[in-house]
Amino acid sequence: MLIRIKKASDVAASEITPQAIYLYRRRFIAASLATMGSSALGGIDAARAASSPFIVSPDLTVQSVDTYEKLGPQDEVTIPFTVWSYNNFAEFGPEKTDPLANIGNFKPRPWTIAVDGLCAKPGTLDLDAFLKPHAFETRIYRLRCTETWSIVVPWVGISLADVVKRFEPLGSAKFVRFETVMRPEEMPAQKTSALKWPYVEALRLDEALNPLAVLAAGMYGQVLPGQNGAPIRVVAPWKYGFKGAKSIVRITFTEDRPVTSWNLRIPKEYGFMANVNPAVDHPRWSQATERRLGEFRRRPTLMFNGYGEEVAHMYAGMDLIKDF
Ligand SMILES: Nc1nc2c(c(=O)[nH]1)N[C@H]1C(S)=C(S)[C@@H](COP(=O)(O)O)O[C@H]1N2
Ligand SMILES: [Mo]
Repeated sequence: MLIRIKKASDVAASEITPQAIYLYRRRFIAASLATMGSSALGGIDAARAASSPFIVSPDLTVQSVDTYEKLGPQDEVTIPFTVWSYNNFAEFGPEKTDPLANIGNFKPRPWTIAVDGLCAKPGTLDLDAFLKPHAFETRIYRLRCTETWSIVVPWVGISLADVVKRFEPLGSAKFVRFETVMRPEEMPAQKTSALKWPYVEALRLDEALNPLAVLAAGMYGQVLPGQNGAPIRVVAPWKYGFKGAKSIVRITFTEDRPVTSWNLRIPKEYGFMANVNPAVDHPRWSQATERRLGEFRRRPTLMFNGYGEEVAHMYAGMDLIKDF
């Protein structure tokens, strides 16, 4: 069964950032072919991709949890360093090329996720047990960084709303806090004071329950590369990229607004809400336009990154200039 929900904010297949920007190590591609069939190499079917960011389909080249297990640990793979590598992952260093350059020691398997705080069903689960009850979906989303670059990525992920509901947040829960793994031996910049580690981000509970929000374990039909946040990261496409915490190990339901890493470090530049808003300039540059990686001309930045139809209702009555 293939469910397609057509949305005005659809990303056209032609907009997807070329896979060349995400280079995979040869052995990894070979392993993917062996376990997922040759159709998985392209990651997504362009025709289906064109139809919707909500492709919910067991017949898509989305790996099941079982196949994911068979792909083997990411640390067994060699990712080539190229001029196309371009990531923000401060744990590995401040430069765009640092994550790929320093990813070598990072081990995204085995992996455990703790779910705690104000919920009826807290627990500490192995990643496979965490993922098991959920269906993988491909979500083709724009990602807009505060630095004004943007990309379009076909994420492979699970619904964050489904995850939240599964652990049964209490009525007092108002926020969901996401904590990145703390491993200074594997993430060299955690030995510096660039940010307060571990990297923490958070969403309001209603935002986490929005159908757009996902926890991604893959992209382009492949297991998430280390530099992109393996083995699992948050994706909330209407917010600036920094809200999407990578390599998460803890999900906590809280009543009070969590202290988040970038907001703590430079509150004037990184608001807690961080909704993409072309009308709110960064103190040091305009947010009105962006450069899609691989493109020459800048394009206008859209309110809520173009996802207003799905998310604007959550901010009715808020001053989005003041509460950036
Ligand atoms: N743990 C962690 N998650 C993180 C970051 C980080 O430094 N550490 N950077 C964020 C920022 S600023 C952006 S723009 C996106 C970039 O994701 P990408 O490298 O996969 O494009 O990851 C976000 N998630
Ligand atoms: Mo960013």
